[in-house]
Amino acid sequence: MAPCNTAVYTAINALQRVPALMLDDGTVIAESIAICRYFEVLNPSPPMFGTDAVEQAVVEMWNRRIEHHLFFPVSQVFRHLHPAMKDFEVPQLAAWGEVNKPRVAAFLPILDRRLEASPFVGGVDYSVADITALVPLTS
Ligand SMILES: N[C@@H](CCC(=O)N[C@@H](CS)C(=O)NCC(=O)O)C(=O)O
Repeated sequence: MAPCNTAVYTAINALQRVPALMLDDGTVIAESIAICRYFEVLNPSPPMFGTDAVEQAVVEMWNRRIEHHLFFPVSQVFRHLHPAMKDFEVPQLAAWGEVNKPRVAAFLPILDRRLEASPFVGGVDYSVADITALVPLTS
């Protein structure tokens, strides 16, 4: 994969992160969820963000919980403890990676209880919240 810190890519996404979607008119949409929302508007079926007010709020709630309490701490453990990430995470702080391990462990039982009560994280249907959870759980 080409590095994200080239001048060409930095002009596309100043934060030097993937993904970034460039539309035919030059509009750039970065941030995974923003890209997913763009496609949801264009292709609303099947819905990935819920349909009515309650479904949408519950999907959003779980998606954000997973981002903050699972995705972020898992990424910090990986980025600050794995030798392969030392050139990406400067400075790489092993202590910060360790701080995040119990945060992951604390959230997993909460997610377990949710999935005992609900077929999918966001509710009765598969949603973006399940996809957000799959990334840290299968990485
Ligand atoms: N909040 C962003 C996060 C994007 C992100 O962190 N992407 C990683 C790959 S999954 C990346 O570009 N890493 C390159 C780097 O850290 O230099 C999103 O959801 O799209």
